[in-house]
Amino acid sequence: MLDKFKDSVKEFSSDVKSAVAEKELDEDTIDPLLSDLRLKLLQNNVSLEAAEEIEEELRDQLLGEQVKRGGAGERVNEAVKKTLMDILDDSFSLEKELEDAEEPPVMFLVGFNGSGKTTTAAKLADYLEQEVVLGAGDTFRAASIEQLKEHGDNLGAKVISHEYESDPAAVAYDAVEHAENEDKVALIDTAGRSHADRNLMNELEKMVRVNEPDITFLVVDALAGNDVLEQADAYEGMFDAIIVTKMDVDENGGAIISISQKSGKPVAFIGTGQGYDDLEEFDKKSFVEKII
Ligand SMILES: Nc1nc2c(ncn2[C@@H]2O[C@H](COP(=O)(O)OP(=O)(O)OP(=O)(O)O)[C@@H](O)[C@H]2O)c(=O)[nH]1
Ligand SMILES: [Mg+2]
Repeated sequence: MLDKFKDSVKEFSSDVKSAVAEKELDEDTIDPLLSDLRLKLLQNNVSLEAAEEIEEELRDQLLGEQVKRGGAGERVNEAVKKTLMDILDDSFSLEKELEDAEEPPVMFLVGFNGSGKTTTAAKLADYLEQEVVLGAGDTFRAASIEQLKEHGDNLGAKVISHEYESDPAAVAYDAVEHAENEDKVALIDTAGRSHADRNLMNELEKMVRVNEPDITFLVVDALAGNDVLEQADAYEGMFDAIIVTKMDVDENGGAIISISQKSGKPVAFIGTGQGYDDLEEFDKKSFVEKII
């Protein structure tokens, strides 16, 4: 996971080490190293804004303190850690949100095509202690309903569905009603869509209006890299927290850093594989420690 990102930090750290072996770390020495790092981060699909924020923070932290020869590597690592801790947000607690939610709690999963919404809905159904009803709110893509039903069968969770091409707001409504009668949590899968899909975006707005979800997760795919910025834009104002999937196959780390910096929203979970268990609550400290 995130091997390229780790390598970039290592190279930066060893560049700083060699620089302080020659002379003290001042602006003239550190600026070219920081530009190199920025370039590497951009190559890792970290957005320009996020890369610049990392660069600025590192400049402040490394120039502010005297970096000694022996301790340079450690000092750089600490600075990178602190910078990432500032950008990443893991303050979301699903348990607490569910406590505060109306009865029945209603969760939506939204996002671009193929980002992992349906799989993540199934993972969440498995993860939650409460009983869950799944709403097949993707009435658009071929086989989407069968896909969700298969998960429902595997997990012993009820799936509420209508016909293809039918109004997904009505599907969600029925799922919420079922959740209310049976004391369950409603988890609503939705069709993949981007802002280019005007009709589908309007449809989603209607689903939200009719069903007033307590928690809406934006599901993004780590492999989308910098394109997650467009996704954050398309769904701006519509989501409470982010789930970043496919972290198990991401080398760059760009997506999670960029979307955190851009949206200012917490990352609630990360997807780390295709199994139902492969969903982790996002813990930025252990995440940062793992990569640095
Ligand atoms: N390696 C890995 N694969 C994942 C993860 N999450 C989802 N996938 C895979 O990504 C593919 C797409 O997942 P879906 O859940 O169908 O995505 P979706 O957002 O519902 O797709 P649409 O409904 O077409 O928009 C599937 O093959 C999943 O198994 C993950 O965390 N890691
Ligand atoms: Mg789907």
